[in-house]
Amino acid sequence: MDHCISLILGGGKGTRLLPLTQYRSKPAVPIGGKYRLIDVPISNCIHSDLNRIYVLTQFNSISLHRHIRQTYNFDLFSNGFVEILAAQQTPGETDWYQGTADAVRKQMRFLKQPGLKHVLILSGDQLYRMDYRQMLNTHLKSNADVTISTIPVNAQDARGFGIMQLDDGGKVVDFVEKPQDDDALNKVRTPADWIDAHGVRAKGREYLASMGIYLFDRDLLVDLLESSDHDDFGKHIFPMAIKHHHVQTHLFDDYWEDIGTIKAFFECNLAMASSDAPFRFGDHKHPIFTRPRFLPSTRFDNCEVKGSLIADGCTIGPGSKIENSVIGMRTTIGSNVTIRNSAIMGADYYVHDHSAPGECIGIGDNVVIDGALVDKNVYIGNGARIVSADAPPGDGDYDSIAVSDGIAVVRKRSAIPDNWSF
Ligand code: ADQ
Ligand code: ADP
Repeated sequence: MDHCISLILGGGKGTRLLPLTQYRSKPAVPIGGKYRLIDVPISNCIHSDLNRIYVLTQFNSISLHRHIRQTYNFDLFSNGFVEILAAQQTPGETDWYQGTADAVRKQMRFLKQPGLKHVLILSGDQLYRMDYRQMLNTHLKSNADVTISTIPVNAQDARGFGIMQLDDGGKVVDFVEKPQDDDALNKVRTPADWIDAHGVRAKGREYLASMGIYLFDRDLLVDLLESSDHDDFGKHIFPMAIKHHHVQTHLFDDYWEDIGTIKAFFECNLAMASSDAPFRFGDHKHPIFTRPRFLPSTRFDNCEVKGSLIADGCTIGPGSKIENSVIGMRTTIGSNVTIRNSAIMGADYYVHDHSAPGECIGIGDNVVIDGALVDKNVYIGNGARIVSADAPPGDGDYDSIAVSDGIAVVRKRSAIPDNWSF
């Protein structure tokens, strides 16, 4: 791993995650009560002995900078770092990143560092645990030029991913980015028993999806980027690479979720709250790291909590019920509040002067929140009801609340008046 750097693609505009990405970049979006999305690939890198990590981003990167600076301080005696490469204008470069491959191309000088043999390219919006050393093993053993991580998906999900066909040795022979019609899908189907026979439990899933995790031989990557002006890995670089080079797959058989949309993000949060959570941030061998905050323990005052994740520094008032929800750091909840199937991100700070108009944050008394996502530093007045099932059909905007994929999302720093409801 000494000869490998990691590049994490930190996101374009993140429009599918609006309004969560209105003021922050995608990798900075808070998840699981106290983490941010970027903690996932960075922690995977650290556990894989990869400690030279670059995050490529171009939008709203201030809070991402702050989080990385406050969290990933490697030891004085290590050569490791996490560095943000934000798109910037230079004398020779006046454009934004045009796509994933273009983002990497614009940081060519980091690829050309002496002593590098491999470059690992990762996405900043996925939830999974992977030891990239196993991927490097697959790469070296098969003598590949490029290795791509692959997971079986069903026909419906296949339309959203790059789908591959392999030969018997796991080499990629065909690749179609996001096949839409049934004909295109049929052409890239892989029988489930073939997948089972190659050591991965297909469980009826017959499409081998690219996880957007690529390991390149450094010299080849430099050559592919310099000899073309293609903007994207999935759309252009990959189809081109399989024609002329040995592109190998690394089959992955564990939890993996792409969380690029509000619906996927919301469902992931709730899944983590359930008792049979498919992904846990706190795995003792391979924890996901985040910023230490030295917050007090959460105080519960005669309330009922079922199947939920409650982060540090919260207070939850008497008679309140919390079910199948994620409650983020520093959330203040009044009395007789019901929160069900919801993700509340919490707050960045405590408000001490509750009389200052417009300054309050937290959830008042007798509030009902059901099926909703509440961004940080929000105030929800007494008696308000934020129930996604009551929202008018379709996506819509209701000042402080946006409805996206049928989920009511309360915008960061907004104030919901007393007794508000759809
Ligand atoms: P998508 O996720 O749709 O498919 P893309 O939009 O290129 O592809 O995003 C890949 C990653 O790069 C995401 O983390 C995204 O936020 C980031 N990104 C996008 N534009 C960027 C930019 N200009 N600068 C920096 N980062 C940027 C890809 C592959 C599929 C594969 C799926 C798996 O194209 O083949 O199946 O990932 O999720
Ligand atoms: P996000 O990216 O989730 O929108 P930011 O990174 O902008 O959030 O804000 C989180 C950080 O800002 C925290 O470190 C918090 O301590 C600090 N912070 C933000 N607002 C305030 C405030 N009004 N008072 C004190 N600290 C704040």
